Amino acid sequence: MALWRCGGWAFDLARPRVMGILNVTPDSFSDGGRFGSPEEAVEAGLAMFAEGADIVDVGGESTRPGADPVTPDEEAARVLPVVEELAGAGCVSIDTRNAATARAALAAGAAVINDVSGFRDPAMIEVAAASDCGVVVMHMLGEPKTMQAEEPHYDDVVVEVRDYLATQAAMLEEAGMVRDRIAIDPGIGFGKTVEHNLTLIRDVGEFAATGYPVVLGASRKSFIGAVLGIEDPKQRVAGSLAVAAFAWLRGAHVLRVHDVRETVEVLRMVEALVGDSRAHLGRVP
Ligand code: HH2
Repeated sequence: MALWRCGGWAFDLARPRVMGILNVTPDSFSDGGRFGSPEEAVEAGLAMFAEGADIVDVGGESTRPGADPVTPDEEAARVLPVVEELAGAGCVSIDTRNAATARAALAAGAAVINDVSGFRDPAMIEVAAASDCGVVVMHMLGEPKTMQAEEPHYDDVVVEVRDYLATQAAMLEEAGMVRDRIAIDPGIGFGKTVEHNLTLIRDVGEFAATGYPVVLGASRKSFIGAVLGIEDPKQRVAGSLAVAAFAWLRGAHVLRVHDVRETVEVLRMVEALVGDSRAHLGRVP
């Protein structure tokens, strides 16, 4: 049975797993500026656990295309009070590119480091290797400030993204991390065209075939808006649910989403329908 180990937590990946998104940022693309205080953010995180989220992913920096970076102090001030409160209620992930923020969040009780820059920073590798946390290694072309500025190009997007992630994961293993703590994520929307995003999701089984748990974050993203002709991210829920169900059936293990209750219900339903026939769908067990 495949497990993803994150600190004191071990997730059985035979079942679909849901990571709820909790952005404590003024400027995230879909839900920025939602919370007036840490208490309000904690309440929203607790609601996600109650709705069936396995993990709540707390982020203090928007990484939407064109976003300005925040200072590590500002980021830490946003996330730490929220991480500390939520960690008593369930598995908390810290969505950061900053080693100092990651270290402080682990000390506050977080059990996962979700790094959208894919552990390019050696200091981030050190922080992860020195703890027993789980990690999400994500692929991003360039930096958020510039990643969509020029038309992204790949000769073969699936092969290039997968090989990059496998290399980064191997680096983490060399640094002393055991394999079952490491998850990979193709980074939907991070330096990719609509067609690249659709291809990566269609072929998500190629990522699962590496043997690492696969996290997928497609919720409310602009490629869904492009396909459906929907400008407002909050109106992209149905499209997001379609992606979650499809991606899980094709091999993704953890779905990173804004709409936890809806996603949990859709995945439970799909799981019931699939029953014991999952093997025939080509899922990697
Ligand atoms: N996407 C976003 C942020 N973090 N982490 C992982 N592992 N995978 C993703 O696809 C991913 C991520 C961007 O989305 P969001 O957090 O909703 O917005 P913002 O970065 O504007 O806060």
